[in-house]
Amino acid sequence: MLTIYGSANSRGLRVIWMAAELGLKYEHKDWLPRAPETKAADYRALNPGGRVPTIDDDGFILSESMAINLYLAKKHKSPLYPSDPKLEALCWQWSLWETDLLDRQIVTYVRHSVALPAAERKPEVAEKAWLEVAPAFDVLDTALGKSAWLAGPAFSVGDLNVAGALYRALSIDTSKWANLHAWLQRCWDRPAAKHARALREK
Ligand SMILES: N[C@@H](CCC(=O)N[C@@H](CS)C(=O)NCC(=O)O)C(=O)O
Repeated sequence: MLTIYGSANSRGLRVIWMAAELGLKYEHKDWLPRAPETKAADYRALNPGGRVPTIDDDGFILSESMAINLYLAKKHKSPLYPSDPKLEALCWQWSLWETDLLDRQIVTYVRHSVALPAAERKPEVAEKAWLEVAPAFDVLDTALGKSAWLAGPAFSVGDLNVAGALYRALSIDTSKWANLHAWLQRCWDRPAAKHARALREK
């Protein structure tokens, strides 16, 4: 039995997307970040930082959304997990790259430029985040100019992890980065992505 802890309104979004790609049945603990349940001792035993997402896969406890998706795709022998070690490594590379250079930066930028009520936005915070987001978009756009997908000839967990983390970028104008823009649309047009997005936007 698989349990996913964490709302679609969190980094759980990308795990829910992966579960849908794989056709997995799961129990969903639909908890928002910092919800009271995340502070309870039984959850802290699974995830000492109290963050979401976490999975419990028949007693195997795993946190970190990128690792969860790599694990689930590999375990279920999905075509989303390349068997070629080089393409597999590219999935790791892009997942780690995104976590380092975009994951929090894009959230901060979008919150302080469009998502928060105007009175709560801090333009200086948005500007600082943008100084990291824009060069990372350049890198992604260049890579996607050479190949339609990040790790080989087809959509993979590498694409899912990066595009899933760029959910917030769907609400800003990315048309200047034509390759990135088209790829993001292609990824989010997938039925499993639409399913996860509908849970977030319900
Ligand atoms: N690198 C982690 C980040 C997890 C994370 O920061 N989750 C946020 C919600 S998206 C959270 O639970 N925040 C609560 C807190 O900071 O206390 C992952 O990708 O799973």
